[in-house]
Amino acid sequence: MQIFASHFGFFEVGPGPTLKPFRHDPAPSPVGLTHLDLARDPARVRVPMARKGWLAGDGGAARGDDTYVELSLEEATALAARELDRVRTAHGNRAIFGGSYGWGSAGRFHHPQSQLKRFLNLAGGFTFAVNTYSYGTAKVILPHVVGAEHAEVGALAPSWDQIVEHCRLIVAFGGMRLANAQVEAGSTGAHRVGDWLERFRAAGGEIVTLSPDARDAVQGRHIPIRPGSDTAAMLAMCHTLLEEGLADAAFLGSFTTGAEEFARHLLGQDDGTPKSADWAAALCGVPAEDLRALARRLAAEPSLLNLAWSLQRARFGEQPYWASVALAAMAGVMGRPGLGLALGLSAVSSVGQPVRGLRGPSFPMGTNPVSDYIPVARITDLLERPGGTLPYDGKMLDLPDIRLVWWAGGNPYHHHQDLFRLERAWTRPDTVIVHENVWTATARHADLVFPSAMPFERSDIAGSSRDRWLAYSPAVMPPPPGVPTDHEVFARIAAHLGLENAFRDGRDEAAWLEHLYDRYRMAHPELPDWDRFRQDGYACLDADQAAPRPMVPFAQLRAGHPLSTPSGRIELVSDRIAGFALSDCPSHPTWLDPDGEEEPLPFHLLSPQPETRLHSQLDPGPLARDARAQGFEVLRAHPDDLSPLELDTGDIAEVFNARGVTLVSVAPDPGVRRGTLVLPTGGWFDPVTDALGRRVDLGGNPNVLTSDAGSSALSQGASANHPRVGLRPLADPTLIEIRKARL
Ligand SMILES: Nc1nc2c(c(=O)[nH]1)N[C@H]1C(S)=C(S)[C@@H](COP(=O)(O)OP(=O)(O)OC[C@H]3O[C@@H](n4cnc5c(=O)[nH]c(N)nc54)[C@H](O)[C@@H]3O)O[C@H]1N2
Ligand SMILES: Nc1nc2c(c(=O)[nH]1)N[C@H]1C(S)=C(S)[C@@H](COP(=O)(O)OP(=O)(O)OC[C@H]3O[C@@H](n4cnc5c(=O)[nH]c(N)nc54)[C@H](O)[C@@H]3O)O[C@H]1N2
Ligand SMILES: [Mo]
Repeated sequence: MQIFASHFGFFEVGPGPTLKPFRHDPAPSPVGLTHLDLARDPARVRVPMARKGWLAGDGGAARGDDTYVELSLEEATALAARELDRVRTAHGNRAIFGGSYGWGSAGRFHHPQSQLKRFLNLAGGFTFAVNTYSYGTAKVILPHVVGAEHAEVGALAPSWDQIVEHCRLIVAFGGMRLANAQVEAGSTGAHRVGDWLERFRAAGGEIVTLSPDARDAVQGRHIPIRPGSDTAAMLAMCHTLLEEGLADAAFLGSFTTGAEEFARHLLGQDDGTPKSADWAAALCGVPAEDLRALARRLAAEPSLLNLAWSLQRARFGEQPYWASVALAAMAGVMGRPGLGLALGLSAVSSVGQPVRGLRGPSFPMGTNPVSDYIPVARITDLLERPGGTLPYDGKMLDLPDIRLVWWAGGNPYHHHQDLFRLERAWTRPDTVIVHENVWTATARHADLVFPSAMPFERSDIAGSSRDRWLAYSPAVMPPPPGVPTDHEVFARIAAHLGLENAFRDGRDEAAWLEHLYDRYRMAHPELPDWDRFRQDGYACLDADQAAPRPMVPFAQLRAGHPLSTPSGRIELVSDRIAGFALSDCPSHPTWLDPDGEEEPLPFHLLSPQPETRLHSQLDPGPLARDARAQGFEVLRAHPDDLSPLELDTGDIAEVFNARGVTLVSVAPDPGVRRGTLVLPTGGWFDPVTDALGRRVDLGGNPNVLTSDAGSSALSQGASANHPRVGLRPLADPTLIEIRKARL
């Protein structure tokens, strides 16, 4: 069987070539099925290109607004090598930023970041980035309060088999949208979240969703909640448990620390404000009686809290996660099979799947001689403030003077917040090098652009360490003439620096794949041999094993094994965090109003993951194209918020705040909470100067409007969610024609 593996899962390759659902996948992704459409993408990068102004030594001012000249691969690789050598000689390797975040290919070998990092490590190293945009805030707070062993993606979630068997109530903050579970970093052979949800319902389970958007409620009751106010709702539920004598005193006494101090805070004995349901009702827009009733149900019924990752991708994003730990502990559900707390069930496919994950290799990247790093979402701070410092997780990081930015497999002009600010900071480095399949906004802000073969134009092995499926994903078609793989480009640049042999390590691409597969077989001797694997197209650990592998987080704690936190217990009060003395992350879960720092504009903007794309990828595909209206990204809002603005279905409008303006087509949706606007991420940043002299993004990219403040000085995560914005009819109708002409 011939398989193509992508972040949307495995697909079978038929004649044409075409993609068909993988026969073992119960819910194949409709987006993934359109992957091969990218082969015809008019935005394809076909040859190496250099920016004219850069060649003339303009210092970066015209980045994002310049023309390009074609180079041969030989010329371009020589230029890249010469520039790297100049920068490392004049400024040291820490002047190179190679953090290069992003969701490049699902393959283990052609993983663009790994290729870049192997190359840069051989060339003396680079300033790197830690954590993710997905989960960066959680990753930093969780080790302090529940232990590093519970800080990995999915490590807190009980497995679905246990949930179906034991749990009867899931309270889902941010819901459990199935569209997100189409995706798994590194791919999967079977999308099973929908099936587990169905089994949960059939077993008599109920889901109550608290979210600003009714679309997040996959089943059961939907309670609209004000964006960013979940911490207040959770503190109020804790308050109800305490006040009504429903808190699990035995669990709190044996397995948590700080319960008494936290209780004093709930009762308002420290700050004069009891965190009662009445207090929270005003902040959350949720009736106090609903909050009380939910708290009582949590204590009385076998229940589970699930939080979407979006909640922590926000200013003060530590707080809802920490508050949910406190709430689950007080409700007495932690460490019980199928109950307790889950973070991101349905955020991606793997969370909660009761399977043995693949222990396998990543492409060997070597070691980085440079020790400087940033938390990944602090890229603009890094470029803006050379020589400055940044507080992070109790440390003070130095920000190097970056002269060379090098990106492969990511799109910061999709993913980063406050894009016009990024654009200004982006003029500072001497040189920006980008490897891309397509002319993304990031490629259009680069000095040297290398083409790269698409994932279906080269052979690879794909599999996620959180999953049990491994695919051999051979090239479905050849790349356009002259378009190399990332590996080949880095090998050629390495050749100009005398590093080619070290980079290639004596293997061609086919030999690398066999080498990586050998390492999977060392970890899992039951896997078939290389020839058999390639013939079958896939392998699956425990394929015939009916019984799943149950996961019961915190069962070990209940059995007397301490956590890796300083106290060995769940920390409702953290002396370590208190010791950092941070005003934006105090010593226990605390309500901090994220609106306090925003402009007083009428709406909260949500920017959830797009159903029809992977971030900015597959944007030219039929699903994303059909989701647009007249070529504009669609923003959903409550009809009662639109009518006073005289906006109706299909009208083009400006979403704005002091950070910028982006254009959208509006769609009334009574399921969106009043005061909330919903604009999915992934619209391609497409800035122009309008008749009024303003920089306007025609692409509907919400990151023109999002806040680039760190989630807090503790985690410095991305705070993309719920900035305050205004909405108004389009001021300059000529922009509609300009947009159409550019598509
Ligand atoms: N407002 C807002 N912003 C957000 C979020 C949000 O919720 N709201 N979510 C954040 C999150 S969680 C994430 S993970 C990020 C995602 O941000 P990114 O991962 O940067 O977004 P992608 O669009 O997936 O970008 C991947 C890029 O890699 C390129 N690519 C793919 N394969 C290859 C390859 O083999 N070689 C090379 N050279 N290039 C390749 C693609 O063409 C694409 O441009 O966005 C973040 N930004
Ligand atoms: N189809 C598709 N699936 C994807 C991706 C994709 O690009 N496309 N990206 C993948 C990636 S990289 C990641 S990290 C995960 C992210 O997974 P998540 O972060 O869990 O997903 P989001 O879609 O950002 O947010 C989920 C929901 O949270 C709600 N929400 C937002 N703010 C708040 C709030 O303050 N309170 C409450 N109660 N609800 C709120 C929104 O209505 C939104 O629909 O998704 C993955 N899945
Ligand atoms: Mo993500």
